[in-house]
Amino acid sequence: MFSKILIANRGEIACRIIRTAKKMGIATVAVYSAADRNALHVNLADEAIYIGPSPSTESYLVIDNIIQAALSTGAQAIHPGYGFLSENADFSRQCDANKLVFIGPPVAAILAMGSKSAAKNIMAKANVPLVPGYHGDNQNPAILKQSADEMGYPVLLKAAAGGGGKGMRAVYHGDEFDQALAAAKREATNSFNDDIMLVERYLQQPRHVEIQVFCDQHNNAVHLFERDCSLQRRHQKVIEEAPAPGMTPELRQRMGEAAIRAASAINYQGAGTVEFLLDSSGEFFFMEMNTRLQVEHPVTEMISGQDLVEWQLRVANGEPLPCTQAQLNIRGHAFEARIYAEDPEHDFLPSTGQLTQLRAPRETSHVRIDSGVIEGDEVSVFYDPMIAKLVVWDSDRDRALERLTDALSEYRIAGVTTNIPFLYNLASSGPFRRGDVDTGFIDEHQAEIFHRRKEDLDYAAPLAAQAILAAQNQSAQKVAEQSSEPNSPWHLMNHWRNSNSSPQQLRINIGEQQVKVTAETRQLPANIKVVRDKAGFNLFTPQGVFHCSKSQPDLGLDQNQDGSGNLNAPMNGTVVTLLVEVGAAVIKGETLLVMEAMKMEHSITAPNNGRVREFFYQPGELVDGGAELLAFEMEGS
Ligand code: MV4
Repeated sequence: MFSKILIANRGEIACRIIRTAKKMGIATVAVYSAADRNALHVNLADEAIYIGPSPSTESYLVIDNIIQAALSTGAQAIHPGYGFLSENADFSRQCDANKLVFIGPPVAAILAMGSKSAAKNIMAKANVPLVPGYHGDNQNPAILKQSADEMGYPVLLKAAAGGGGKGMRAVYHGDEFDQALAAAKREATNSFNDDIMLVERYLQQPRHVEIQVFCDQHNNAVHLFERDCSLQRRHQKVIEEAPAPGMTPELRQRMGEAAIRAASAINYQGAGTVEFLLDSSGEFFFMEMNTRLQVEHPVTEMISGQDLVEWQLRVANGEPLPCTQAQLNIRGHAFEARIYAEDPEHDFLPSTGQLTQLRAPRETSHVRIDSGVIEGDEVSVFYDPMIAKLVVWDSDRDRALERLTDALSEYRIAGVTTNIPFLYNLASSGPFRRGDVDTGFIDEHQAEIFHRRKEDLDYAAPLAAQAILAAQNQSAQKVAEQSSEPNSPWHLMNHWRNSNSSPQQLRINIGEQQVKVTAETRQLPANIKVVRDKAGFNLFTPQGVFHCSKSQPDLGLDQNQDGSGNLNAPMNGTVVTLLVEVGAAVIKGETLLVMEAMKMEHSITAPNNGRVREFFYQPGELVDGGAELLAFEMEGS
């Protein structure tokens, strides 16, 4: 086995590969760009080599610098991860030329899968089902149109050199064909400098089901079952799961065997993924084959109990596959949600900045977090703004889905906007819970996911009102406890009048909409979680998460009511976390400490620029409402 490998990647996948290498006693070399000088993967590796300025084109994509880093450190092999150079034939060739083992497939396999039309010709010969259509070399427009007329409309024009949805165009009627073909060719030339077109039957909202395959250097090949990756937005996967909802053992076997035929047809070695389109009739068709380990491989690891990076290292070292097909089984169900620093309310624009708070759910045998950043790191403009992959497992899909929504509601991230509310709404929506997934899901369920329906507001408004009243009464209780007449009824902020609490009129912002609610103080249901943030609070419910804020004068959810920087506990509760170091300079409004009370999180923020001189309580300690939590020294005092 290798004694030292170099990881030619960054972020979560680099950390993940290092984790397995350490488990196997293999020394690791990280490479880093200027922006990643202090990154987690650099700190986890045994050695680290600077490979260039921050832009990927000047660092992680510079083949010579990576090869040189491996040679200078005595690494015997290079793991490319995914993205970057992982499917770059030149990189694989240069590893071979420098007697460095490329932990991946042979160059020929990468080349064979590089062109859609070449790949489809290979698959046709290997008896792998293809979408009915034309993928020949004759690109005479009349031939292409004839193939469309014969198969019937709608058809899909696809650029042979395309990928990830780029260079596709649907044609619904014959009289639009010529114009659509010309436009598709222009786009393909501009994007790929290659205008070869495929013409295929257009499958209406198919599912994306992919099969994990593994082949060794001794002609052994197995599949490790399927992953359903239909939940995509603009061809970016959002939530993946294994096994696929509604999959039957018979269909699984047919797809697995077709995937193995596909891999064998190109003398594959290593980890590969064969992507299929699965239509509503249960027919499946080859889409493309990826010659790398996929981002979403952890869901396969969770249901199969296998470490796929360990398999990659063993196969690259010439060992036989660790398991036969008969030894592989599915146990339970797993989901992966990709947590990104992006803003779903603003067209998913990346949200770069410092992660002033990053607290992941506790990892257990049911919850795995693959991340490449820690609290305080920058989410930079240079790379994919992924914060982490949240992976959950349980014995069946319903239980696994509950683990996913629970874990999402426990994530605490501040400093950047994240897609967590979007993920939570997807995972808690009715159609997703029922497993009604296909590639059109997000477009089809926009209104529900983004809570634009009246029934969402009707559901959330009373719950939001209860959260506000509960916080308001807690604050009132704190004031009462500090006063000379703690039991005076005038301290109750529920407008007490010789009877039980009377209804209150509240005006609340829920998302972009304002609602009026008449509410009485009542216990919030146990499955509702309230998490405060600077602008209000998130209401995590079984029907999704709703961002709420008060649209009236202070209703008791604000800390520092008197504006003078009240650093006292707003109510009885427990200190959850201290977010700054004693003595570290902080700016006005920065969160210093978080405590939990009444199922709500309360952030104690800096009243001014300055520094904390002393924290009076440690995480886990109980505090009484009104207790002073810390000593703060204002700047210049
Ligand atoms: C298709 C299709 C419907 N019919 N081919 C999108 C990217 C590329 N991997 C292939 N894709 C599609 N090919 C036929 N004949 C629909 C898609 C498609 C899609 C496929 C998988 C996952 C997400 C998708 C989103 C939109 C369209």
